[in-house]
Amino acid sequence: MSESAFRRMSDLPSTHLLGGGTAMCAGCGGLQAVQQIYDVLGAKTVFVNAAGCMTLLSIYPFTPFRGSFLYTAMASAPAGAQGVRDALDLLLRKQRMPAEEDLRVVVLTGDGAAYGMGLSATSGAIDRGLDFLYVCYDNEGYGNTGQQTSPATPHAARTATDAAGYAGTKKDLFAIWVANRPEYAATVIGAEPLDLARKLEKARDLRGPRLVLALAPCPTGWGFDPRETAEIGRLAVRTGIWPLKEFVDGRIVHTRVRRPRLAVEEYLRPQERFAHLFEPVRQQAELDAIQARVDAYWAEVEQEERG
Ligand SMILES: Cc1ncc(C[n+]2csc(CCOP(=O)(O)OP(=O)(O)O)c2C)c(N)n1
Ligand code: SF4
Ligand SMILES: [Mg+2]
Repeated sequence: MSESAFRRMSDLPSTHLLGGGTAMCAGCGGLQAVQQIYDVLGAKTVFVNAAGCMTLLSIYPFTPFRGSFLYTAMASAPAGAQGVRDALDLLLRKQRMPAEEDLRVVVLTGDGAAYGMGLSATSGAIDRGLDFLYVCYDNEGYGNTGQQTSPATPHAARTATDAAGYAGTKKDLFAIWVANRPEYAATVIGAEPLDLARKLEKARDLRGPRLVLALAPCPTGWGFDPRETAEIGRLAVRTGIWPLKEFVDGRIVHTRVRRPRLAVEEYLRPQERFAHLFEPVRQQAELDAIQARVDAYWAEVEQEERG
């Protein structure tokens, strides 16, 4: 891996961290993933960002990024990426910029934009074969505005808009991307850094539409101690709630398969957003239904693996 393009937060003066007055939360799992992703991508990157928590990383003139950062409207980041890519291609074609100064175009958004508001612009960008990487940090809600329900919110999670728990189920963004036949798509998590780095290196070196979808444990929105971010992330993988996989060369491969899997309860119990499933009365039927959905997913995977 090349020299870190994103300096360790602890190396930076606090003004760089706070974006001129607005702070990010301690233990942010999205930031953990984005830092690792930037380590692989390097400074020759333009981030095209839609409003969300990561926007706070770049409030002029303070930023930990060494490359470029463009802020767009929430639904428009992939369209912004098209404009940036076109401008770079024009400069290259007219020989007004040497090839070695070319930049990678990376969309960086939360789940609210990736699963919802920006999905139409994403679909158009994939259809046009845009050469871009879409990085989504998925904290399963509209985090920046107080954790309202988003299309990525998991079933039964309490949010600012679903006080009794979300009745719907989490949308499958990975499957939506795969249905669009992109060049590459992968799920990652900051708590599995080697798996993340390997996938990012692959995504970095391919061309065309690519997705990297990072589950982003969010102490503030999910309700757990910021010291537990990595452990919550590991539990998401060990319970099978967050399958680590990639779509490459036309097929899906699971990159970390845990056998035996832990019960999903191990992941749910430490999070305040699921506390009503355990107290004052244990919601056994709801817990069984969540477990059954995860088991059904993995049963299908195992059946496919057996051929
Ligand atoms: C069209 C539009 N609607 C609403 C907002 C207000 N807004 C700013 S950030 C945000 C939350 C975005 O959620 P997500 O994409 O999941 O990112 P997160 O905040 O969780 O990092 C919202 C609703 C906006 N900027 N633009
Ligand atoms: S609300 Fe969640 S995703 Fe946003 S900065 Fe805080 S911990 Fe990170
Ligand atoms: Mg979000």
